[in-house]
Amino acid sequence: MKTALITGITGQDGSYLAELLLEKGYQVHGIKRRASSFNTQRIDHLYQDLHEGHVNFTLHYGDLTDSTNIIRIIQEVQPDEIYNLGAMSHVKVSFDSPEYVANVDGIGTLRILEAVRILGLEKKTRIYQASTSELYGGMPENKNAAGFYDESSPFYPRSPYGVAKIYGFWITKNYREAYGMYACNGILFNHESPRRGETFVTRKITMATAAIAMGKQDCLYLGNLDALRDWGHAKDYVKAMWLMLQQDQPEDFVIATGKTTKVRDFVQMAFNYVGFTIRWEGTGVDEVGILDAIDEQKYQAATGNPLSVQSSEFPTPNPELRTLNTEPRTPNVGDTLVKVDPRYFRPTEVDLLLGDPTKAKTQLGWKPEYDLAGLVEDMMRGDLELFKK
Ligand code: NDP
Ligand code: GDR
Repeated sequence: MKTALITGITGQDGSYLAELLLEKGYQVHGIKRRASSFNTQRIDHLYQDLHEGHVNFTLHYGDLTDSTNIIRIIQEVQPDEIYNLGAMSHVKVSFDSPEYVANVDGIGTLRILEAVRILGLEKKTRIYQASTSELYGGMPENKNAAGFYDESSPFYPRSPYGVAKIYGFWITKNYREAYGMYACNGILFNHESPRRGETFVTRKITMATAAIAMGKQDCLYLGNLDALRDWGHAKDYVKAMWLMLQQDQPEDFVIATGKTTKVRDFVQMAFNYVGFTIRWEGTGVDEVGILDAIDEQKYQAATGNPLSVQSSEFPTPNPELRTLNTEPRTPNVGDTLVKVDPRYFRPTEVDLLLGDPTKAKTQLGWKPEYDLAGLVEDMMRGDLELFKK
């Protein structure tokens, strides 16, 4: 039985990866942070009663900013594989706390690598580093001839998050070359799921669409509607992480779908799932998305509600907060469902991401199961269930 240690186990990817490794018969250990409220919702279903004897899923309190803690946990666990997924992962927030992000996302990676070296586990422990397409920064001149970013494209990070992650990327590569460690970078493009954090754009859209369709919210406020992202499903992407650690030689791999979509088109796809068509009007910060048509059958199938519960006003309209109305009100054709709020713009933006996963497909045999339509459906279904409850 192999033993794996996952940092960031309470996050989106950590939870899917833990499920995958448990299915494969691994002994899974994870590092969770102490928080004043519960932060283990994504993995609670994996937890077993420690008092009942044999367990193959264990959580340790810890933090990537604490070297002694990291060394002690790795010493106790003696992992065959470490997946370093822990990070302050929000690009916009990284502009607010750049030093913290450098410490966790950059130096945190060094702490893991050094701990393995200090403990003399260089030949035993394989390390996966959660690198990111944010390293490319969306610079047009750095795409390859076919218009994609691949393993040989130059980096040009555009946020404190990207800059911290570039340190993580290079220190991982350096330890591989300097000490012969099996350490590799997965350069993963955006991946989403029903477990995605609620402030990332896809989840914000699917949650708001479900809330609006169920009459519990009036409007969705977004930033840059024209950003293009290569969106895949997190369930597919954690399989690639595992595959990267099962090779003869450690190498870095791009994981992506090879297709890119605008934020506004993701919005349209989410609203279409509940039978709403959006018409865009205006430009820049004045742009709005208006409800143009409703497919009643689709609406009923998705929400389980008839359209007849319409009234002219939302009971408690609140444009600033994501207020959940107590009395549901179904939107009418002509309502403004999406507005641009410049608060969500970033000081420097990554305009376009599009990855070429050819190396992963040929060398790892990696093949995603979800396309974008399947991803939107999975997320919409999850969020409608949430609001039905
Ligand atoms: P999440 O934000 O969902 O999860 C991040 C995890 O890191 C959480 O478990 C969080 O704990 C933990 N964490 C945060 N700060 C610390 C710290 N100081 N010490 C220890 N743990 C910490 O991210 P994802 O699951 O989406 O992403 C996983 C990794 O992959 C991240 O490193 C991210 O940067 C990277 N990545 C993600 C992509 C994506 O599209 N999802 C694409 C490319 C890379 P808590 O729950 O307590 O907050
Ligand atoms: P990203 O994801 O920055 O690509 O980082 P996010 O979903 O936050 O943004 C994607 C694009 O959507 C635009 N956008 C908005 N974004 C958010 N969060 N909220 C909004 O209201 C909004 N409106 C428009 C953004 O400007 C951006 O262009 C994610 C994270 O998971 C990183 O950790 C990971 O490394 C990269 O993906 C790959």
